[in-house]
Amino acid sequence: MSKLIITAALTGAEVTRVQQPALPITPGEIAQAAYDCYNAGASVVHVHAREIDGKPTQRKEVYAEIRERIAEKCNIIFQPSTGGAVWHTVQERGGPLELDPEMATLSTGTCNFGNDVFFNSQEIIEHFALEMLSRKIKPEIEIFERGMIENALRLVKKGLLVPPVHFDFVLGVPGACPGNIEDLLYMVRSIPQDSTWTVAGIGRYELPLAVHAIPMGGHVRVGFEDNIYYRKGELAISNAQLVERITRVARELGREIASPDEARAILGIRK
Ligand code: KMH
Ligand code: ZN
Repeated sequence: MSKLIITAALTGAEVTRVQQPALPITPGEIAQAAYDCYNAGASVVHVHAREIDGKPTQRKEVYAEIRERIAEKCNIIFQPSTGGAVWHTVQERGGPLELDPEMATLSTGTCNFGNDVFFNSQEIIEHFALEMLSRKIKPEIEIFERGMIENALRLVKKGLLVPPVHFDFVLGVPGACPGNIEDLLYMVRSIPQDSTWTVAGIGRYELPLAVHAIPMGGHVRVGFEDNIYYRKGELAISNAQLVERITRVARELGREIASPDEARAILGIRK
């Protein structure tokens, strides 16, 4: 079994400071949180940028500053979002791809997202896939519903996505697939054998799904984008606290933690 890749999803587009007072917002705060998570065992950082007032932004200038500030501190893999917030235009969402990051997210389908809709038509999916292919950016395929796996495999058939594919099962979003263990098993059984996968459980699903993924050979994503609590009724004090717990559990289970360079090798990321 490979070493465990822990991804820290630090900010997201939806969480507010009112909900989570330790939410990193400015480039400096996001970079510091990324470094703390790196020290806690994370090898990938999933980034959503915010304007200074906290509003989600896909402006490449803000992503560039975040990447630069992170790179000054450590070599963690910088993975910007192309999902942005549900109200971002497709053009806005693609902003961070212009920076040619090593990796970026690619959602392969539409789903309900709380009271909103996260819209990804075939045209949008292929647009981002082509952009990532031509820029040699490793996509992490965000799966919110089972059918999105088929859409990703269609990209492979069309030559827009190069296997082995790396999936991220985002389970427990209200309006999309729940995050029960059975849901994870169903997803894992539905992907090609040579794939790699991560699980991002939303809210109360985060820890149980992570704990199951570790002995299954999957990888784990945690952080305030997905879950702001340490346990029921108790807010986490930092993103790093959530990463530390996964590192601790993995060590108890005998699974070693991947460094960023080891994660690059596992994911087949270009140098
Ligand atoms: N904020 C969600 C609407 C991604 O980062 O690629 C979309 C999202 C997915 O978070
Ligand atoms: Zn995201």
